[in-house]
Amino acid sequence: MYKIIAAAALVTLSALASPNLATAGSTPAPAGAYAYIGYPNDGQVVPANKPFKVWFGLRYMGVAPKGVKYPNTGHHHLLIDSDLPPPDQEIPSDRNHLHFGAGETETTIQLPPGKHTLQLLMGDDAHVPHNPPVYSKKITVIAR
Ligand SMILES: [Cu+2]
Repeated sequence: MYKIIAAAALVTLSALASPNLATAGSTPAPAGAYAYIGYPNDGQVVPANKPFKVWFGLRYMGVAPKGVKYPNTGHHHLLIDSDLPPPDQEIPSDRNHLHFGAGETETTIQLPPGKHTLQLLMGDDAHVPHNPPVYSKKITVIAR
């Protein structure tokens, strides 16, 4: 019984010490920072299986390449047909989570026919979202 009480006390203490431990990364985001997709527009029809441009927008925050730890900066990630990943972990790197670690602010992608979603999410020098996470609205495009 004693052991159980001690463990519970420990959990309470660590929760008090780091209230954001499990809900966000450790890099602070500047107040009011937000990302947006400048192009395409929400609901837009894009050519299927053909390259089209995606423009990344960012306000009240700067872009820095991966590995560069500088206040109020991060790099873009484009989430394709994907929900926001866990905010306290490194953003996955796969065909649904594209990293722009050189500091790019646009890219060219191609999508198969159908409805797709696009969303931007900023990551810090170690690809972890900021606190609070900086992401765009999730938009839908129709490839045809
Ligand atoms: Cu990254």
